[in-house]
Amino acid sequence: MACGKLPAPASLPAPTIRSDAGAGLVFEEYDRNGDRLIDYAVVSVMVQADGSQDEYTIAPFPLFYIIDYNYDGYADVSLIDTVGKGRCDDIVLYQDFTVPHEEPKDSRPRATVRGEA
Ligand SMILES: [Ca+2]
Repeated sequence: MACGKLPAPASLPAPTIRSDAGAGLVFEEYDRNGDRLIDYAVVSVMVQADGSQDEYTIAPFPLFYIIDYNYDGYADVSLIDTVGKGRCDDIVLYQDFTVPHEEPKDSRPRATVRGEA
């Protein structure tokens, strides 16, 4: 379903690769319109090589796709591959950042007042 929402791989410039060892994720970040803002990122799970902190491979197919459709520098949607085999049918909407959502008030962290215990 969702492959139509993804940029065509052939249209992509060379990515900037960034890894977050703590999260175990590797980000391939793309600036598709040359304005120096990241507007597309492909996020893959890092597979650590045995006994090495520095060497890793990435899972065969990405876990997340993050897309800034209108090139304003803010992600608009993220998609997740629910199975991990790179099949279009398994890639579904994960978060739509353009829909305003308000956290219920009791789930927000409370501001603490100085002097209060
Ligand atoms: Ca955007």
